[in-house]
Amino acid sequence: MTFLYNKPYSCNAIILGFCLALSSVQAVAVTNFEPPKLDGFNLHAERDADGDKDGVNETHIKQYFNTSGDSIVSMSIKDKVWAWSLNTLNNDSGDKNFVIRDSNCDGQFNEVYGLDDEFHVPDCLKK
Ligand SMILES: [Ca+2]
Ligand SMILES: [Ca+2]
Repeated sequence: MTFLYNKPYSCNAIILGFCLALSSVQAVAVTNFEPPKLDGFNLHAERDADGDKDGVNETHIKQYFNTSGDSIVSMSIKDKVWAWSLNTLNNDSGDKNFVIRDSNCDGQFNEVYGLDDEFHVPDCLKK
């Protein structure tokens, strides 16, 4: 009885391990962007915004400034940050002014946008 009960469980464990190995290989191929460092930045304002234009303010926005006037903005829904932006005053190049977005809610910011680009609430955080 014990053998018959355990055997399918062992097979599932092997299949699960295989699936996990496959998904970690895929993760390596995805580019991940580091959230901006908040060192030297202070929370300036918080508000709720409508990021998907449905009339409901689903996204909580926190804006931080440092003494140079650079700003960092986080966008979150229910404490899950889905995007960060960094806007520096003294450097207009793309690498110091960007938005990064977690498109699939796995905690890794895998998409990058310019500050003027259009970007949306990821589908995984929509009701
Ligand atoms: Ca909305
Ligand atoms: Ca992601």
